[in-house]
Amino acid sequence: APGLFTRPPSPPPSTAETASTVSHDVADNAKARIPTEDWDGGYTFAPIKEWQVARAMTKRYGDDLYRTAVSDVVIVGAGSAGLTCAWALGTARPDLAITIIEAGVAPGGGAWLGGQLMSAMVVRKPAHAILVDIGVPFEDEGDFVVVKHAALFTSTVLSKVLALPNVKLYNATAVEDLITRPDPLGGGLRVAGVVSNWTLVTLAHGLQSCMDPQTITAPLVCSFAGHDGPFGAFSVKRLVATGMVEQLKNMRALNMTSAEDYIVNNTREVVPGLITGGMELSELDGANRMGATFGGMLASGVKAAKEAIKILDA
Ligand code: AHZ
Repeated sequence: APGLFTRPPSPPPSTAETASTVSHDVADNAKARIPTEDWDGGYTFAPIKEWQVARAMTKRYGDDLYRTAVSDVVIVGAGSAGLTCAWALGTARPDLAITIIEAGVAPGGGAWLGGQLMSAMVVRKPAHAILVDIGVPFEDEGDFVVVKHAALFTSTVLSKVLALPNVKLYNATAVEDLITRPDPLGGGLRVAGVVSNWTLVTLAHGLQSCMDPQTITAPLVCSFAGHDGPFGAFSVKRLVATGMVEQLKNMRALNMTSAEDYIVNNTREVVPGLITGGMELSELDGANRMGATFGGMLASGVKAAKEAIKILDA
């Protein structure tokens, strides 16, 4: 809604973009070849100092923290649903500053495998159209398609998301609380951002008396924290703890026939300022799980992106 969120003045340009920095884009990579340097014992690196390495990383991380402290959308969780949402939103709206927070070192959630020990990933139609758009190859089996390895999906969507200039991913970083404000449009509260910390700190709060977190302010948070588990269903659990939602209905048993349709059709703004999708939604709504079939996660990510655009443009 207009006036709901006023963006502070834009930060100065990133120091990573200084005149002395030469950027290499994908076009340069296309020209890549195995270099003709001396591979028989004469291979020598260009000189470097330890402080140059430290500063190359810290100045960019500092710039990123400064810039993303105010974001347009925060995505919680970089599993199959969260990454697909980031891709759909980031490509549709290059003007939006999107920040993804992923508790694990490795983004991807459960989508590095198709299920248990199995490599292949099953995606039911019509969600195969999302694979086509992202550029993930698959085999067509009629009503569903099969990606030869789930890691091919995750690495492809991840590489596309990370290449977007309007998206920043913080991994090894956990959302450990929500920011709330009185909702000017209604009587209750609205979500107005997230509270984040390095995951190792989040896991060790019991060992230190004060390890205060950081904040990211945003008019909209899209949460895809997965079903219950070590971190799972984080945002919806917090909605219950803060009184914004009465109780979780908890994920129901597996039903491949109905589960995916439900998740996609009900991906929505569950409280003002917070969209929930993917398997986190099953914990809130008491929806069935679907097991090892991923179309619902991909389509839930796209649906969340569409809802986000509607809300931000309202
Ligand atoms: O690390 C989590 C994972 O990568 C991350 N996450 C959870 N809590 C977080 C927090 N801060 C930051 N507090 C957090 N990150 O969220 C990601 C969730 O990914 P996922 O693959 O678990 O969930 P998804 O909903 O994207 O995909 C679910 C895939 C499933 S589960 C299932 C079944 O059980 O039947 N079927 C499918 C297809």
